[in-house]
Amino acid sequence: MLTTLPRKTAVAAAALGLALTAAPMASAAGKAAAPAPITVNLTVKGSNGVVFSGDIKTTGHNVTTASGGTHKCDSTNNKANPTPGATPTAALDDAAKVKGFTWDATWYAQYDDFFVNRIAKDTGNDSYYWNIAVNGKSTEVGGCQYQLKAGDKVAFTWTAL
Ligand code: B12
Repeated sequence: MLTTLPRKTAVAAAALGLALTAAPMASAAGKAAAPAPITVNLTVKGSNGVVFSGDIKTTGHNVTTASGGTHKCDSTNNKANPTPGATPTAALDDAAKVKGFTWDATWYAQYDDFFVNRIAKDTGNDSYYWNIAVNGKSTEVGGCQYQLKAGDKVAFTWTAL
């Protein structure tokens, strides 16, 4: 007992030393790489016509709205995708910054996603909402869960209910 304890301690110390040495490498290697920016085509069409139309370079990132606060928006929301990437709502946010229009969205924890209430001057109501479509198809998940590919055509359209 007296002879095995120091050996065990030495082995434990050596293992700890290894773990401590390896830890920074592991965390550096294990850190999720930021998703590479891609270019998508974005159209935002409101009640009064086109708010934005054109290519936008974008990637998944945190998004902040007045009504919803700050949350990630990189397609891993709600575990929709295993790895982060560009999303419709992050692209909208990027376009808003480039073009200088504003938008707002409410955060829903149950979907781990934003519900886009307002873009420019159009706020959703009992008759209209902001629809999100990719390549002409309405998405079946919210705008932070859908992962975009380069060249996708993203549309936020003021749509009658
Ligand atoms: C009604 C409804 C809507 C209405 C909501 C407003 C209204 N006038 O009631 C409208 C038509 C506007 C709508 C829009 C969308 N919806 Co919807 N909607 C529903 C539905 C059928 C019922 C929700 C409800 O009333 N629940 C009962 C109330 C008491 O609970 P609640 O939590 O308060 O409900 C609110 C939220 O659900 C929120 N909401 C509605 N849709 C969505 C979508 C997202 C992503 C978020 C974050 C919140 C949200 O609005 C509800 C009313 O205030 C559900 C399906 C279902 N059976 O749950 C889909 C559902 C929630 N919607 C869905 C989707 C995908 C969308 C859209 C993204 C579709 C699109 N591609 O445009 C858009 C949102 C786009 C945006 N602007 O961000 C998905 C969400 C799935 C997901 N994992 O993200 C669901 C589950 C349908 C599905 N595909 O199975 N929706």
